[in-house]
Amino acid sequence: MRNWRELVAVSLMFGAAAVGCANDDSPGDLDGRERAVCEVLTNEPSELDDCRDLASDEELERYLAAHGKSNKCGTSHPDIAMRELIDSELAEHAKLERQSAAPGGGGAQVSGGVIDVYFHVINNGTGIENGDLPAAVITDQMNVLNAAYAGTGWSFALRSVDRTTNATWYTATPGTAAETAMKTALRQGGAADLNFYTNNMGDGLLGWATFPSDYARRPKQDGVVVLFSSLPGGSSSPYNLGDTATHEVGHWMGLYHTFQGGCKGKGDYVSDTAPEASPAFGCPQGRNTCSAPGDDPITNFMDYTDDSCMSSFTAGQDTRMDSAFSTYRFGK
Ligand SMILES: [Ca+2]
Ligand SMILES: [Ca+2]
Ligand SMILES: [Ca+2]
Ligand SMILES: [Zn+2]
Repeated sequence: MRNWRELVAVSLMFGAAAVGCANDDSPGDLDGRERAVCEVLTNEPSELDDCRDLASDEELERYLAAHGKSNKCGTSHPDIAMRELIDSELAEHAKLERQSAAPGGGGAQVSGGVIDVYFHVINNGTGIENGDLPAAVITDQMNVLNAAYAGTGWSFALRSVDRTTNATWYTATPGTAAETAMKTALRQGGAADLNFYTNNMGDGLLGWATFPSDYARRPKQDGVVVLFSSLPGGSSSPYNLGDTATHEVGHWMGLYHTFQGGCKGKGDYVSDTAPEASPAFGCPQGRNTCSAPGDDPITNFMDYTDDSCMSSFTAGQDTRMDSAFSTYRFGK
């Protein structure tokens, strides 16, 4: 992996061009940037061998629209260049840790711990029909989250619950002024603390999250936002067993979708999740969309299947979460 700096240079060049176009953030520009980055990558035979990157956010939206599906998850994913940069930063952190006996030390590598959770209920008035979740639902959600992460070494402890009535924040979607205002007003704790917001976001979305690698640049935006009716017992069947939160916290811990990148290249940067060409919906047993060994990981929390279908993280995902938390959150 010699050329991540080159990738970043290309990325910045195209990013700067887009800024120069003053708000002209058209899909065409983003496509050009992705393509240019990919073409640099494909100079390395061992790197990506296909410039199609399904799980760029734009490609994913196009795929879903073409197949009559709405997007479940509004998480803004890093493009190929950023994914490669993050990969190199994780490796560098692990290397520093191994050398930490040397003068100057290195970063600690942690494999689990208790994460404090600050829970922010955004409602449009009183009653669950206005998103004002009863305490029992929040307790149920914490239990679902802790059960899902039980094998990873990570657990979640509810530290506080606050409730805000705000019609604008109630329907906030990713990347809006309402999101920024809500998080700026309510976020608590530091890089290692989970801020969990619930609202009624709309756009067909169930939730969105920020990545650990985003924290340093935009600390106030850090956290997950989850559709209130996806919490256990909510009205968003078949997505009402609380695993939207599991999925969004997976992003917050550093995981990508299992279908990231499609069949080729590094996919989700986790070696023990079989590559998958596209998101799976429902619970399609035996789905196998890539020729690489293994059926699609449809029971994985980072796919798009029904809550009743998703039940697992892999050892490789656990390792990636540990690594990302160590690099970007622990002690930061
Ligand atoms: Ca772990
Ligand atoms: Ca994989
Ligand atoms: Ca396969
Ligand atoms: Zn997602």
